Amino acid sequence: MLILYGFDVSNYFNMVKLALAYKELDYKKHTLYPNQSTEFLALSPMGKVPVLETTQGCLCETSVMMEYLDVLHSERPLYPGDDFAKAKIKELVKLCELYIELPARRCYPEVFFGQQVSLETKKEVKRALFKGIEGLARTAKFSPYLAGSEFSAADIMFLYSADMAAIVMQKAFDIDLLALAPGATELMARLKEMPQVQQIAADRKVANVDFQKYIASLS
Ligand SMILES: N[C@@H](CCC(=O)N[C@@H](CS)C(=O)NCC(=O)O)C(=O)O
Repeated sequence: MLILYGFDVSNYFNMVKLALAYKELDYKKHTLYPNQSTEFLALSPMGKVPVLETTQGCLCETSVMMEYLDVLHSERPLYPGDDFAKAKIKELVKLCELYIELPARRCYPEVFFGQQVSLETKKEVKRALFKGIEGLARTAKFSPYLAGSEFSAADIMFLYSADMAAIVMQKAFDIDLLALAPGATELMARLKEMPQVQQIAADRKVANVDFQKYIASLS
């Protein structure tokens, strides 16, 4: 039995949850927050979530988990069979993670947790997000999915990266990030209509109550 460690508010955790739900795979959820305890570092070398426990051991890194799950269960593929097409999906996954999710994350403390982020950092994030979304617009198809006609792992990474980045751009800079990539707003809306995504959003809302208490307990 697969076990997914993490918490329902985490965007990366929700990427793996969506991959599991889309592929209709059974798993157990083990709720925990990221931490640096010796026990958890034995499962997750950086102390981050999610972690996926398999019968052969644990995996960290969301994109790696999505690829593993696709090999494990070939029904409802998240990556096409053709090698080049598969590489293009992985390229889109990386573009979303490296140039949209990661820069936006640097402003999470201010946008989501009421802490201050320096003006210098905010300028860097704004510049990086412009570059990231413009780069994505150059290669993504948005017809209707990120890589073309089929839903893929790239859509999962896009959904849970670009939505957070869009909130960051809106709240910190009053800029509509998705409007900078023609088709992105429509794709985001289409993805949010998926029943699995709606269930994950409902779980997130419930889990956010405990998560806010947890965050408050840290200060
Ligand atoms: N590259 C990792 C990123 C995972 C990540 O950043 N998770 C956050 C929660 S959304 C986390 O564990 N943060 C705690 C930390 O960075 O120490 C992945 O692909 O899974």
